[in-house]
Amino acid sequence: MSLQKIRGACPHDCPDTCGIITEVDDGQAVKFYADPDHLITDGWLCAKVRPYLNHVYHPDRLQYPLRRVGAKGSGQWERISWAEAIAEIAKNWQDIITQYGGEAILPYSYSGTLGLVQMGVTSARLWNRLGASQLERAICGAAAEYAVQATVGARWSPAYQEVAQSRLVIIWGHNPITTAPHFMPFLKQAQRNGCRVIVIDPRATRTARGADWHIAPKPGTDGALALGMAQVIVAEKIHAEVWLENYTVGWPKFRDRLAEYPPSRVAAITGLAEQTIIDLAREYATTKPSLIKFADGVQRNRHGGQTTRAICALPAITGQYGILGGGLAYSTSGYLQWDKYALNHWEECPPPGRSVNMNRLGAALMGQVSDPPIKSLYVFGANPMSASPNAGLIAQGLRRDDLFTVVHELFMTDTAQYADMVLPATSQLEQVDLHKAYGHTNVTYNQAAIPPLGESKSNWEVMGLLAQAMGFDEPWLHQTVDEVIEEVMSATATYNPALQGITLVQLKAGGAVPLTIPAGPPFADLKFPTPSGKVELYSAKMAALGLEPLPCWVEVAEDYAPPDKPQGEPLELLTGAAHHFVTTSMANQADLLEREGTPFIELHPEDAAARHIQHGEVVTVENGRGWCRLRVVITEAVRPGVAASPKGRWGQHDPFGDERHVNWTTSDALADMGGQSTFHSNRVWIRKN
Ligand SMILES: Nc1nc2c(c(=O)[nH]1)N[C@H]1C(S)=C(S)[C@@H](COP(=O)(O)OP(=O)(O)OC[C@H]3O[C@@H](n4cnc5c(=O)[nH]c(N)nc54)[C@H](O)[C@@H]3O)O[C@H]1N2
Ligand SMILES: Nc1nc2c(c(=O)[nH]1)N[C@H]1C(S)=C(S)[C@@H](COP(=O)(O)OP(=O)(O)OC[C@H]3O[C@@H](n4cnc5c(=O)[nH]c(N)nc54)[C@H](O)[C@@H]3O)O[C@H]1N2
Ligand code: SF4
Ligand SMILES: [Mo]
Repeated sequence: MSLQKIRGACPHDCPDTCGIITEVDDGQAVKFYADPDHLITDGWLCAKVRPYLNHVYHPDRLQYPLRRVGAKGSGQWERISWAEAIAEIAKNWQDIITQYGGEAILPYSYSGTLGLVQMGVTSARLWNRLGASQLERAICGAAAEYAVQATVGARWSPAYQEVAQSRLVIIWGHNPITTAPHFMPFLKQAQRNGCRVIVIDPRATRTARGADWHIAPKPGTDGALALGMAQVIVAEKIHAEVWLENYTVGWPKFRDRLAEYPPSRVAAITGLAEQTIIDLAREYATTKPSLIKFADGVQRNRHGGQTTRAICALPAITGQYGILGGGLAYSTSGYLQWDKYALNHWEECPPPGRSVNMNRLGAALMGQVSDPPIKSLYVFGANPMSASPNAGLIAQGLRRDDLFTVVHELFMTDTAQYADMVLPATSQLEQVDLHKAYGHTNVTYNQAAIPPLGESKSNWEVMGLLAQAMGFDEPWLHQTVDEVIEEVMSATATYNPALQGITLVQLKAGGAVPLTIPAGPPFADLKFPTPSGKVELYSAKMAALGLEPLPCWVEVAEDYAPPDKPQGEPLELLTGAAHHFVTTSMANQADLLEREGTPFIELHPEDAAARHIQHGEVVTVENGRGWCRLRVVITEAVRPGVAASPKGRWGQHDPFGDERHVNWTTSDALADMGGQSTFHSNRVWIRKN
């Protein structure tokens, strides 16, 4: 048989949503590479996805359904058929619904894939029909999403290419070399043309090392830094007074608020020199166009929402919104929001069940959510035992004998290990889907390249089987993937011109299809889709919800010491993205694990010396929530008082034999907005072993 070239989309949680090509010979994928015609992908893939065939053909891929036979977590399984598996799940659910109601069932899914059907629709329809608990999907960027929406009205961002027009780019708590790699060639080109790049990050990341200026504030203090910059800009009268009067709401009140943030106070909060704050403010206000680019790391803390509000105010203070090469780059996801009705089929379902915040999974399983208690958990496209905060509490919850847990996965993850039943899932090369992007404005169809491995099935296929077993025969639970895509696209196209002229036939021909969006920078007409039509420095909507309506920075007490506290001050532990994994995805691949090395924690030389810790030593990192062991890397890459250890590790690979990772220490407290996770508000103590 001749070689076939199948085009698709990278499904992983990354703004670039690359175009991919798989060469298939007789049902076997033999070559995998980047789509050379994709404007953003530009013929290359990141270090994580380049060796994707090692992921797809990993010897540990689950091949058939498994039922637990030993105690929970004991690793004893028996093979069962799909028919048995589905019947058993349906039987359990029917019993649970009779006794406790549908809300006793909780689906848990997030970012294993970002596809419209295999994640969006499969996270909604069946569960709504069941009357299951709703999952509040707030683990990633909920606070920023809320704050951006409240301030400028929509998540619109300039195209990566537009950075060519910028004279200054501030990359704020964001590490695109690792997390949005295809932005980098555009940034580098701009830099070669004289654009200055400033990175604000407590850690000297790969991105910071390539910047013209790296500023390292204390974690969680960026809101104060942004307000301090605004204070200086206004005090020195280099702000855009007329712009503010015309295009914002609440300018006089905000101006008064700024008086609370003189450089002296902001220096004390952020740990930066007063002069740094003043210089940064001057440079930002006097270089035009200037772009502020951020993602979600900067808001994954207790101050996440107000931090984002304060950062969003800066382009208004300087009149930079709507200008080519200026403004704010956060996410492009607002250009295309899938029609909620078509996605959910709400009107044909029981009223939505109560909402459970995914960041509180452990607490919810351990009884904080009651009446009814959660009696069944169905996990797919997520690995909460490794990726979600306060892992110790999640482990306790998952060990509950009266909890019926099903995990649909490609691998026997830390979460799957605790399941009562494990179902094998297809990889992206074995399934059909449609992908929009959050870093650019193209839509890409993913053709299945190879047949499913073993007996694996896609999320949508399993939803259909479960619906059938539950006796739900609504056609919208039994469509083909293409029918789902057609339905959601055409419903969305009735009011969103972004999909104008885009057909499924065209998408299926392969490659990235650009959305129809107005040319030029976002907000070029200076009309903001907020309630007032202006940039809302003061948000009446937030005031009505009892939220502080003006950007602010408020101290939050964080310490949660272990019972017998080790010597020394706590350190602020940051656990941002690992270069070679996407959260915990791909973190079981030998080639990538080797490149990432032994799980480590970075400590500043002063902090190491104060604790008599040597480079390479294995220490216990702990707080009142839990602990894990990590190998110390002594480096000036972190500022004193800050430690860093990338996210993504699986407990079952823990080289120190504890079956733990950093999320045993991270906090399940929620941020100031959106029910946001607070992974980066995490004080830890270091104990010598
Ligand atoms: N290689 C790789 N790529 C990924 C991912 C991955 O795991 N690996 N994850 C994907 C996902 S899920 C997401 S949401 C995006 C996230 O994309 P990013 O937001 O770029 O990634 P993070 O590493 O989470 O955070 C960025 C930086 O924020 C810094 N930071 C933490 N707290 C603060 C703070 O208080 N102030 C400031 N100024 N900086 C702070 C961290 O040191 C880190 O370097 O990346 C996506 N891309
Ligand atoms: N310490 C710390 N932890 C963090 C963060 C942090 O900054 N610090 N960041 C958080 C962020 S931003 C995010 S977005 C979350 C992400 O957390 P999760 O959404 O849990 O993402 P992953 O850990 O990548 O797990 C995804 C799982 O889905 C599986 N999968 C992939 N494709 C499919 C499919 O088609 N079907 C099925 N059934 N399964 C599939 C993969 O094998 C993988 O095990 O992690 C959070 N965790
Ligand atoms: S993870 Fe991101 S950069 Fe890597 S291939 Fe996928 S979309 Fe592209
Ligand atoms: Mo994320």
